[in-house]
Order: sequence, then C-alpha cells, then structure tokens
Amino acid sequence: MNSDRVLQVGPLLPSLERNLRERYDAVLLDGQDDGFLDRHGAEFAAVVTTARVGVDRALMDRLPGLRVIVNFGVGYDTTDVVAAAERGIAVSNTPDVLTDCVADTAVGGLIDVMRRFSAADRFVRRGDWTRGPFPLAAKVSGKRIGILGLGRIGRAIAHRLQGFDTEISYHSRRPVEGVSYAYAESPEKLAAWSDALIVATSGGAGTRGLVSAEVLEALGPDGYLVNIARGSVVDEPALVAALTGGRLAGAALDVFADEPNVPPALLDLDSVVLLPHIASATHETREAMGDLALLNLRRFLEEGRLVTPVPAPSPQGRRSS
Ligand code: 8YV
Repeated sequence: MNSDRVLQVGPLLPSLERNLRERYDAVLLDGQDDGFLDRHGAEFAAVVTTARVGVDRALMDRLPGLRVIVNFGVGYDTTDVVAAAERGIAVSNTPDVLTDCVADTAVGGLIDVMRRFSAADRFVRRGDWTRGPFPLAAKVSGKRIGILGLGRIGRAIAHRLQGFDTEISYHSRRPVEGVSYAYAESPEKLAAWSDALIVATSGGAGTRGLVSAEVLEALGPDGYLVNIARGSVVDEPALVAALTGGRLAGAALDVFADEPNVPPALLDLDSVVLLPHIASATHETREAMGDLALLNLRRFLEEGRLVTPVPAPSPQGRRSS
C-alpha cells in the first residue's frame, strides 16, 4: 500500500490544486464518505491545507502516517501546532511572499476609513452629492499610528507609513531589536497614544482578545482601528458596541471572528470598511504563496526538510507574522 500520499484539506488556489493532482495524485478530503479516513487515513504522509481550514488534533489522530502539514497562508492558527509537535509532524507556512500585499491592504484600509473613501463612494452612488457636499473626514498624514505586532507585516506597514510622515509606535511581546519606533509597554498604552491602531499580530491562543474593551476605550471616540490579522485578536462584541455607541471613530476590518459572517450591526455603519479577508488576495501574491507551498511539499517529500517551517510552538506565545 502506498503510504506516501498527499491529502488536500479544504479548497485551495485552483493552480495549486491542479499541481497537487497532477504531480502528487493528491486526494481531496472534502466530499469523501464517512469511512474514507478509516480505510485510507494511514496512507497519507502529507496534508496541504489553507490558513482558513487547517488541521486539528482530531484529524491528526485519523492520519497516523502524517509527517508534514503544508499550510497555504502565513497564519496557521487553524492548525494545532502543539499536537503536530507531539507527533513529530513538521508544519510549514508561506511567510514573506504576502507581506507586501497585506501591508498594502492595511495602509489602504487606514486611508479608506479615515478619509471615508468607501462611504464617499456610496454617497456618490446614492445621488447624495447633488444635495450637498460630503462631510469632512480625518487627515492621515502626520498622525500617530500604533502597530500591534511588529513582525514582518507590522514592519512593512510601518515602513510604508513613514512615507506619510506619521509617528509610529508599537507593542509586541518584547521590544524588537534594530527598530527606531517607540515601544509601548501594553496594548492599552499604545492605543491611548494612537490616533489609529493597526492590528498585525498572528492569531491563536496567545493573542485572543488582545484588543479588549479597555484597549478600544483607550483608543477613544476619535480613534480608528485597522485589523488585517485575525478576527480573534479583537473582542468583536466590544468593537461592535464601541462603533455603534460612537465610542470609536471607525474601523477597517479585513478579518472577523466567524468568517464569512460579519456582525449584522456593522453592515449599516458608514464608519466601517468591511473587506472579505482579501489582504493577500492578488494574482501575484496568491501564485507566489502556491509556489512556496509546493516547494515546501517537494523539499519535504524529497529531502525531508521544509523551506519555511513554522517556529516551534511556545506555550501561549504571542507571535507576529
Ligand atoms: C489567506 C491569510 O486568506 O496568510 C494568511 O494567514 O489569512 C491569507 O493570506 C489565506 O491563507 C487563504 O486561505
């Protein structure tokens, strides 16, 4: 029996799916009958999945021959990396290749929510311009921007925002060496200082609810929130309450706690920019992510090593991507 098979878990980029089928004769788990894993689970050495789906402990238990999980996406909070480490299963992700697009989206969201471009677009389409001018918005250049999580993406956001003469401060688990931005001791202190707070941490247990009701209160009624990280990092009910109660000026959100479900209260709010998790969603970047996922799979199956392994899990570690 072939015990080196590749299992696809969750829908992937069509070109990646095609490559997996053509080069590895990969099998798609979705749509298989209930007994499929009982009959064939032991045959799979590799899983290729996406940051949106991942592999939990229960699925690993049904794949006793599994040696590698290749994750399409930089975030891997949907894969239980502790369970993988216990079983000696290697895990890879797709860092770096998406940094530009995610940082571009953060800056785009920031400008959109502060200058109210999406709201102004709706205003024009509704025909409201013929009845009077659009209300004034908030200036972006020169503002104080707090970045929560100064990993690759956080740094790329900061780098872009320097071009807007903004002041930048950040909070992460510990100060990052070699950067000149001021370090804030806590998310609350960062939010209290910031005109806008950009969330760029990784998801998972270590960052769950990091942007709490207290952090949103510190950001205040003139403050803006941008989230391109994970919905789990923000206390979403508290965010909705702050926005609907006028205790936060606005938010640009690419990620939500229960995607693709967006809190209904946000749908009618003109002060929020709502994006369907598209920060990395360009042809160029998604192809590069697919190529890197394939490279990880090939190297692992041929040479037993990954090109971009995820860091070893640290208990409750708060990481930045
Ligand atoms: C993608 C992401 O939405 O890389 C991540 O962590 O969230 C995004 O790039 C995801 O990987 C697509 O499935």
